[in-house]
This record gives sequence, structure tokens and C-alpha cells, in this order.
Amino acid sequence: LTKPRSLPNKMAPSAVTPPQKPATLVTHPLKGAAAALDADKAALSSPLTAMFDNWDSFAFSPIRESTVSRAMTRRYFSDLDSYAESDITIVGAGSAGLSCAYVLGKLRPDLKISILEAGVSPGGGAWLGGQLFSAMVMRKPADVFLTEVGVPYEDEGDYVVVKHAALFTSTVLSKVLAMPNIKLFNATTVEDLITRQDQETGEVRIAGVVTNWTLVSMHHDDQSCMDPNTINTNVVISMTGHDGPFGAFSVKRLVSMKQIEQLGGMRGLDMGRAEDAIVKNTREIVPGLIVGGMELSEVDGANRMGPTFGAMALSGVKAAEEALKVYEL
Ligand code: 48N
Repeated sequence: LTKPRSLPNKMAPSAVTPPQKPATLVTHPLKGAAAALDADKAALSSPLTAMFDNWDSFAFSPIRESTVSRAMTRRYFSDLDSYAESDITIVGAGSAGLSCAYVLGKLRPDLKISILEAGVSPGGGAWLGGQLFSAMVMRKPADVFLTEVGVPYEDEGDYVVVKHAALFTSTVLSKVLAMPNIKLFNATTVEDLITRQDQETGEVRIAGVVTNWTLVSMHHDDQSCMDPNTINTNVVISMTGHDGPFGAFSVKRLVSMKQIEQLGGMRGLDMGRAEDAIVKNTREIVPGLIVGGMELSEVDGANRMGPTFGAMALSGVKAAEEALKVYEL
């Protein structure tokens, strides 16, 4: 056995520094400030702050499970019954679809407006800016829409910035959902269009949408006989986004039912060209069907604009105007 090598100096036990005494614990700034908390409570409603420090005696009102079930199902089936005949149906609750719904709901509280959204969470691509960054950029004059809806933004001259895209989407969404004449059916996919053909002219008009639970729509290949439901409507406004797993639904269906020749296919990114084109060209593509937002880029062959959202908001505004101008509603 060889003699153990002496440890090099830096390893010598004496060199090991004694354990540091823990720094004095910082007492929690609020711990001794119960009185201050009392003062802070004024920021909340007194019924809420009355719960503070009384959790031991806290209890919810009694309920039976079937009551909850009936509270949900009674309303849902009443909405399905009511909106089975809608005045206007919007497909896609992304930034364009929600902006359109906001304008229609404000201008025409007498109209019944149904929104079909395939995702469980509406909002489409507008929960984040570009490349998952938070801020949302809109070029002027889209700030006019933000002011109308009440979305705060930073003014940067030719453009404005909403500090988080979710602030825009949640604000518009909350305003739309609060409107009594609008019903959002999320987690519900439009999987076809209802058509009517004029016997004389042969012209085909869109007269509604064919719907199914999205999770059902995703399994038509491995389950049979999961037939859809329907909504009859005067005009469909399709804003299902650019091509992707769900995107560009209505314009692709128009091609497959030979109502339009072919899709133009979205072009490369050019912010300057894209946004003006999408807003100006939001329009009725075939009788009864208006297309806007990025879905329009697929039919027109418009450029994409990348991470600016002003065209989505104002395409929604234009689509609302088109619907009310073109159709005697
Ligand atoms: O956000 P999107 O995809 O679409 P838009 O047009 O409202 O906004 C587009 C915008 O987010 C961009 O793409 C930005 C500006 N980027 C541009 C670029 O160059 O990259 O919302 C469409 C919504 C989604 O929520 C889908 O889930 C939904 O439509 N949807 C459907 N809902 C029901 N039935 C369907 N068949 C269907 N297809 C899509």
C-alpha cells in the first residue's frame, strides 16, 4: 500500500472555512403590520374583507349536485334552442372574430349573434405577440378601436403597444361575452356550411353552419356516425385564421364545394402591404359569406403581416359593417 499522498495545501482541513452563521432572518414585512393590513383592506369590498381572519367559521351555502348540473344544462340547451336561428354567425373567435362581434353587438343589440369557436379557449393567436413575446403591437389607426373597447396602450407615434396581448383579448372577450345578444359556443367546430341553391339562377348562398363538438370533429376518422348539429343564419362571417390545423376553414370548403375556383394562398410577410389589404378587402366572398382576418389572406393571396394585430381588429370592424350594409337585417 503506498503512503497516502499529503493533500495539497488547498485541501488541508484547516483551509476549510468554518460554516457561516446564518444571516439574521428577515422578518416578513407584513408580519408585524396587521394594523397596516387593516388600513389596506379599504381597497377591497367590505363583504370580502369580512372573510379575512374568519375562515374557521367559513362555509358555502348548501347545494345538491343536480342543481349545478341543471344550472349549466338548462342554460346551454336554452341557448342552443334560441341561437339555432341566428341573425349573424361568426366562425372563429380570434382577434378578428371577437372585434367583429364587439362592433355588431354594440351596433345591433336587437340581433342574435352566435360565435362558433373550435378551441376551448377563444382568442386564437392573440394571447401573445410575436414569437411568444407578451406585448401586442398595433399600427395606427387601430388605436381607435382600442380606445373604443377600453384597452390601455402605450403610444409610440405611428403605432401603439398593448403591454400584454392577453390584455387586449381578455378585454374584448369580456365585453363581447357580457352582451346579452351574443352567445359564444366554444369547443365547437364548424365542420360544414349550410347552402341554399336558387332554382332559377343556380346561385348558391350560405345559409348557416354545421357544427359539432371539436373533440368529436377530431375523431371522425376513428368513430362513425357522429352526426353534426346546425345553426341557420342570415350571414356567416368567417374568420378562422390562416391555414393550419383548423385555419381557413370556410374558404377551403368553398373550393371543395366548387363555389370558388382555388385559394390564392397566403404570401410572404410584408407588414406594409398586408394590413391595408386585409382591412380593405374584407368582404362577401359568396352570397351569405363574409371573410376577414387572416383567412382572407388565404383566399386573396394577400401577404401576411406577422406580429402586428391592427388589421385583425379593423378587419373585424369592416366585416361587421359589411354584414349590416349588405344584408337587410
Ligand atoms: O387568431 P386566429 O387564427 O385568426 P384571426 O384572423 O382572428 O387573427 C390572425 C392573427 O392571430 C394572426 O395570425 C397574426 C396577425 N399573424 C399573422 C401572421 O402573419 O402570422 O383565430 C381564428 C380562430 C381560432 O381561435 C380557431 O380555433 C378558430 O378560429 N377556428 C374555428 N372555429 C370554429 N370552427 C372552425 N372550423 C374553425 N377554424 C378555426
